[in-house]
Amino acid sequence: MATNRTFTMLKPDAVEKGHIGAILEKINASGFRIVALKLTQMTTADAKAFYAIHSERPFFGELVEYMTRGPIVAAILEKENAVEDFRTLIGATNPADAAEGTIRKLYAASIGENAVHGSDSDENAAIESAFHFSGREQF
Ligand code: IDP
Ligand code: MG
Repeated sequence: MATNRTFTMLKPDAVEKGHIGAILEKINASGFRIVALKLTQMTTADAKAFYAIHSERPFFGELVEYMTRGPIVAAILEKENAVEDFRTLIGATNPADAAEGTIRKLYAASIGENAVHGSDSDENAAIESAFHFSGREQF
């Protein structure tokens, strides 16, 4: 996986509220090219594996419930400096701390239900992309 790619999910709350179009528009307008895209739903086992790094955290059960309760949009995005620039675009984990104009400021309800995921490193972007997409689903 090239280092100019990141992985994102529009989380169940964003999909439920009908924000798929608005968020994808903002992602495109911010200079990211969509190189993989699908609507999918994680099983409990999927969510536990995807978020394994948080398994000891007090909110882990809540996180797994939330992330499996409905469909998500999974996508791989390409842009120079993709990981860092996408984290800037989505804003802080807690929307109360997120900068004006960020996706979480605009669309997230709380620190738990925060509308969107963004990889935190090139290494995790590659792992998370491979978790959701086969090679021939990436363009
Ligand atoms: P990130 O998504 O900004 O990288 P992480 O700390 O990696 O934030 O946490 C992963 C996800 O776990 C968050 O996006 C959010 O959905 C959830 N989460 C994080 N902290 C809390 C919390 O204190 N309470 C409930 N859910 C949380
Ligand atoms: Mg994280």
